Amino acid sequence: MLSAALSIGVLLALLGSGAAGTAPQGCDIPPQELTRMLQILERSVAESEIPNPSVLLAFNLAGATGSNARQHLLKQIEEDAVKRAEKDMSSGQVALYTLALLSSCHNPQHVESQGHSVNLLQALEQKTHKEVARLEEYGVPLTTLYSVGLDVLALCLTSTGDYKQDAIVLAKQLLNPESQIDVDTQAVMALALECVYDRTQLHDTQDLLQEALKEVANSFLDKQAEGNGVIGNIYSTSLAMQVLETASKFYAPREWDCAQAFSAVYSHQLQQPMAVAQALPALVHRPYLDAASLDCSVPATPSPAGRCCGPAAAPSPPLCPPGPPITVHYSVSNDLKGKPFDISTTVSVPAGSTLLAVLQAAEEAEPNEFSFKTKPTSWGPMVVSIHGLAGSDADRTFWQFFSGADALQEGVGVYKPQDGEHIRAVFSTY
Ligand code: B12
Repeated sequence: MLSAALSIGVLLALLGSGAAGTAPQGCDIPPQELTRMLQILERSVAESEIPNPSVLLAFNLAGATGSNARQHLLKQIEEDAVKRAEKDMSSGQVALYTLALLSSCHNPQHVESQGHSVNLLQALEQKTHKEVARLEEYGVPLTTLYSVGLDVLALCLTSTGDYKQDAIVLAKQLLNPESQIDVDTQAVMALALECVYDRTQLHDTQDLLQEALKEVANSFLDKQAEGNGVIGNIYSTSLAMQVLETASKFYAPREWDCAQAFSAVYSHQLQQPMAVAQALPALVHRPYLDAASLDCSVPATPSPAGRCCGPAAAPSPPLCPPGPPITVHYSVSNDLKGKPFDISTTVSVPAGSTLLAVLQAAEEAEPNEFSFKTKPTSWGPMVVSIHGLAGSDADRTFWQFFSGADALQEGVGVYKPQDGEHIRAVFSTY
């Protein structure tokens, strides 16, 4: 087996122009941090309930194409695409599967598994058409603007459908002073616009896209300065960095202090596989825009994670003894739908427990009041219903979590409340 150091050398050489060597000082990921992040992705393949296309995309963009985990994931992604893309996937999911397969040098127009096949581009075109029609008519898409950003990016990279028209709709959303769009979503929308900008000759379209890109890129630079390297929050920073890495002509003559943003992200030591998968492309200077232009003739690179074992051999996390008990106040309220309610309780859980354990303890003590349901997602368990009241895509409602007055920046599977903390779940709209 190649040593980790040697394989990192191979990897960085393959990354070529975008990676180490050409980036300004402080704007490269330290090799040991790259190894740590790739190990998290490898482990996630074995542990995850659902195949994650963002992880496959990250492996490919980072040039780590040789691990068994990545091969296994590619197979799972193809199987899942054939089974679910047409009927059970949102447009954004089809877009992510398309980007993952493109970056794996597989044709998304003909995905085959177990004797069946699917044309992902056709499915994506149809789903995007519905999203954009809804967006134009009601000012909101069927799912999320983030998803429509991914849709237009994937359509543009494959020159499919009405992506130029769709980009105009997205640019107008970005320029609308009334639309409050989060950094993650602005970043993905901007990447789509960058792709279209390079593929259109129409001056009016170019001017509009340029105006939107200028506005987004400059607002990211302002946010980074205010946030000491963080743009939005730590999870959105690396998506914004993909834009700043590729859109310098839209913010010139201003300059980007990339070292400040890089250091903010890797000093945070991201742990969640999805957070790592979204961060890695910017850290290796391979943005989502490169998903369709990776060199498919390059042989698979051994993973610098330095492991040669498949997903089945992933180590299980060490068992920690439970901490001393802490007390957490938990309340649940709704005044949006049906009969209003506002109920509270206090539960005791071992220190270091996640918020999910708090919800479980509350449910166990008072099942009639605090019953809840979750669904597995790429970010872990998402709470979809509490006290019999479910969030809905059609009404654009969801259960939002707060600590006191502050909205949580992590989900229930990750966030760990402190002793005496007051967690609130509030039925909200988005
Ligand atoms: C749109 C969005 C939402 C929408 C999703 C609506 C919908 N029907 O699609 C709503 C408003 C419901 C939402 C809620 C929350 N979100 Co949100 N969301 C996003 C955003 C901007 C885009 C997601 C998306 O469309 N992906 C594209 C589709 C194709 O992929 P997907 O896998 O199918 O997407 C699903 C999941 O992303 C899931 N989801 C969305 N947010 C979250 C958050 C958590 C913790 C989980 C488990 C799942 C989840 O909903 C999507 C649709 O089913 C991401 C940004 C990002 N960087 O990923 C943040 C993001 C994922 N959300 C985040 C957070 C913190 C939350 C909340 C916990 C906020 C809160 N204080 O309550 C809640 C979840 C609470 C709960 N009930 O469990 C963080 C997660 C960070 C982390 N480390 O865990 C992100 C990264 C934003 C950020 N930069 O902080 N979110």
